[in-house]
Amino acid sequence: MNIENWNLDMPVAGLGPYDPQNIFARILRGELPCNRIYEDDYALAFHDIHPRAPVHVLIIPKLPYVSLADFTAQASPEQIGGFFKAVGAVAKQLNLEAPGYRILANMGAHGHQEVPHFHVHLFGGRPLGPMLVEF
Ligand code: DGP
Repeated sequence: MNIENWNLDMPVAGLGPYDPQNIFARILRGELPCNRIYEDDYALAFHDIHPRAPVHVLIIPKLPYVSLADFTAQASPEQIGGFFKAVGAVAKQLNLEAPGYRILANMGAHGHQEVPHFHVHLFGGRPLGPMLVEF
């Protein structure tokens, strides 16, 4: 399935139907620019527009999934494996393996997900502190 014939009728777990006009869909279609740092068959990675760390990159699957629930339920093992290999490849490309880094994926309202296309944030470039600011 390529970007021109996404199946948007697929059932979605968690967050409702996929919105093909969301900002990351528009980036994938080339309608909006991004500061791209990595791309393969499964994933696209680019710098976050509002960085929260010296390195703040977003990695997104190239197919239309709203959330991790949607992605893991609907995507093929090849797509899922390819995507997470891409996350690792991006960290390696950015020389973050030795100093370390953090990945994070926000899901739904409690997760404060703003863009309804599944994505992983990758943070690094300084000690990142504890996992959550407060509890
Ligand atoms: P989340 O809350 O997990 O859905 O985070 C969405 C992130 O996407 C947020 O950190 C800001 C970023 N973002 C929003 N719009 C754009 C955009 O047009 N370009 C880029 N590069 N990042 C964006």
